[in-house]
Amino acid sequence: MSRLEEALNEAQAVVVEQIDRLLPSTDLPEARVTEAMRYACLNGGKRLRPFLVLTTAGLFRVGASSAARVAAAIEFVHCYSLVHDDLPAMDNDDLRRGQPTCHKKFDEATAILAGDALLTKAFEVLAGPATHADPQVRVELVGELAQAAGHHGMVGGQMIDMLAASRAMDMMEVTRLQSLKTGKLFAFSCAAGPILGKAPIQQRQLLDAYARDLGLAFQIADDLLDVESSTEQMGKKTGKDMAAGKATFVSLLGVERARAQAQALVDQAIGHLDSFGPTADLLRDCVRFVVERKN
Ligand code: GRG
Repeated sequence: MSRLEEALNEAQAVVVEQIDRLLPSTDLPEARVTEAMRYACLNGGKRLRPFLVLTTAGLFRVGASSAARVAAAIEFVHCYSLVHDDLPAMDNDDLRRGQPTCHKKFDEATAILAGDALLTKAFEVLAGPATHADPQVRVELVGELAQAAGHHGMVGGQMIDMLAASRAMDMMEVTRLQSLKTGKLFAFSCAAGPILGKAPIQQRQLLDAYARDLGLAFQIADDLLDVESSTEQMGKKTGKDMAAGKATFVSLLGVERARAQAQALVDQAIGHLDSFGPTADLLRDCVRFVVERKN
């Protein structure tokens, strides 16, 4: 097993344990929404965002339980976005991570509520004193995640994406759409370590630049997988963007140039990490993995 696989497995274990602790099953009358939240978050996934939180936190010697709480918070937001994205009003998908989507397993109203509650839970966790002793650090985490997830962040990107089927978009527009829709959560994940560790601004900027390139490389790889992979391999329906006539990096650049662009972004992302030396090796491995992954 490679050191990255080991670290991803470790991130998986840490975040599952933390989610289980933060979202225990209950026998209260509202138990159904808790079960839907647990279903949405405890059903696999690569846990890339938690891995980035834990790894960037490791660069600044942040306490394990602080990092684990922030890792769970970002996964709550990511999982909420997947639950809502899969709803009939949005992408209308039946399959996620190889299993029935939340609204298929439960029902639409429950899935909407579970997504709402996951988003809200993330902020409850970040604001909790156990996340960091310094309230200013907690407020900064709350503010940064709110911006990353909100109307000029992931939600804004999703809005543009929903409008994309009805109009042509060029490279600049697609790049902005994807930077908002997927890039912002990656950027928060890489900012979490330096925020928790009160790192100097220069280091924070380098990790932000790394995260931007990583996010775009991830999205180009996702677009390539969407045209080159099967539904079984991905655990979700593929070929949807093409069928909907949406502009993607692959439709704009073609497969070969898209692949070359992803590789250029990998090299650029790794370049931002030079001053961190070998302590950032896992982040270097991660960006290579993101473009080589098969799901
Ligand atoms: C509904 C507000 C709202 C936002 C939805 C992220 C998103 C916006 C939609 C997901 C649809 C999609 C396929 C986005 C492209 C990239 C992406 C985020 C893929 C899923 O992330 P992975 O591969 O998933 O990290 P796992 O399952 O491994 O956690």
